[in-house]
Amino acid sequence: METEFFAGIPKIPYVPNAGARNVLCFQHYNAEEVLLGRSMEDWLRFSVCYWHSFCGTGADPFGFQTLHRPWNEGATPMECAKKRLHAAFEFFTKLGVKYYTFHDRDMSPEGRTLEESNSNLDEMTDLALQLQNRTGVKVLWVTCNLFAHSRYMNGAATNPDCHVLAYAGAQVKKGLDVAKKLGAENFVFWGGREGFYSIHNTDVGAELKHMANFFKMAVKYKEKIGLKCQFLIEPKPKEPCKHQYDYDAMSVIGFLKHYELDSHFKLNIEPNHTTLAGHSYEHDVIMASVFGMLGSVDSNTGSPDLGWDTDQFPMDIRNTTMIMKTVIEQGGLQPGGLNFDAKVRRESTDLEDLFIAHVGAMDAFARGLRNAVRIIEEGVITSMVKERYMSFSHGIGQKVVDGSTSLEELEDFVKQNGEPKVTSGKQEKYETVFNHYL
Ligand code: XYL
Repeated sequence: METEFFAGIPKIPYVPNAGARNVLCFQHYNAEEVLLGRSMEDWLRFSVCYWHSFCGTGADPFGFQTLHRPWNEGATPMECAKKRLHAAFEFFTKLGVKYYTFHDRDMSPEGRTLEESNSNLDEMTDLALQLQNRTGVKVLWVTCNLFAHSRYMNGAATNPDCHVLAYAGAQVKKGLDVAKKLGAENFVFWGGREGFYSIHNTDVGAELKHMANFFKMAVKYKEKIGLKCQFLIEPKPKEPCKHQYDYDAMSVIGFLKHYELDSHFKLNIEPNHTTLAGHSYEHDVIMASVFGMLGSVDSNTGSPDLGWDTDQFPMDIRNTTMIMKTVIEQGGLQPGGLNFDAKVRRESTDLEDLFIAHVGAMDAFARGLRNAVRIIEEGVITSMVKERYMSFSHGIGQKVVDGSTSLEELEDFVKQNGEPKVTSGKQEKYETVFNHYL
């Protein structure tokens, strides 16, 4: 019989109105309930991340491990990796989440050579496939860890040494094979060290071109092996680098368009990264969505008062409502989802804290979804915004929209119509109406 890692924790039930003392049941997330023609499970497409929840130790730059997980105790790294995988699948099924995400090196330890790393990965993904088939849990996305090993200290695809870039290429080739084997629905590139600490030693133009060509090779290999997943780039402005090329949604969209890669990629937006870039929580989700580039969301939050990547569980209903409003307006996230790239605090040392954190965040998003549905169904904000832009629905405004007017015609319009009248932006009214739905 397999070890039970979370003994005493049953499958998390849906118990509406269970009260404030009950944190191990969903009070808002009812997976099968249909809202706007789709089940909550399909709108939300929750996913658990492997690295924080099963590899995280609680260590920080000032202190050692605080989280001692039973699945990380074993005679060899491969033995631990197998225990970790069983623990992870027990967690996914008890939580009732259908997706997970992982880096190649979270699931399987790096070997002394590329061949050994790949054979570890083969063994581990054989087991993962068995567990996926047994439980029905699927891979939302796979990614390659191209930032932790010391060989990548000066970057991977933007490394000044082509030998390192080649290593990264070999690793991504295997990562794509793994994605195919496990039926991953997406593949993420997060350029952890694709950037620079000092502009003095950096040829920015060369590095960007190398990175674009690296992505082109990945696209080509994906097509060659018939891998049907969505490629995603995850923006982040800094940390570990002082400056990262994938700074924010608009930087990545500009990069993709410049190198004609935009039809092959979408974005995986992590709100903690968005706030690190100096934007509001929902900013990059909205910007990516407006350009048809929002592929998936790494649902977490930072502490703006701290200002670094704290990867906390998203618990703020205002934020989840904003995100879900955008998700509904674009017709959903599929094949992407809401991945909890979040870790329990190093002081949250009980095993049950992992469940409490995920249940709390899933309920926060379920409430966000329910609120966003009401906002959209009632249409009050939508009609206020529509009214605000009404001047573009006819006459000269319509011509601006069509691109069929000119500066000369705009001048004639002003000569005939004089000064525009002062119109209130009504920010407080919008905020008040929005709060009505929380
Ligand atoms: C770290 C990033 C990564 C990516 C995957 O800040 O969020 O965890 O999500 O490499």
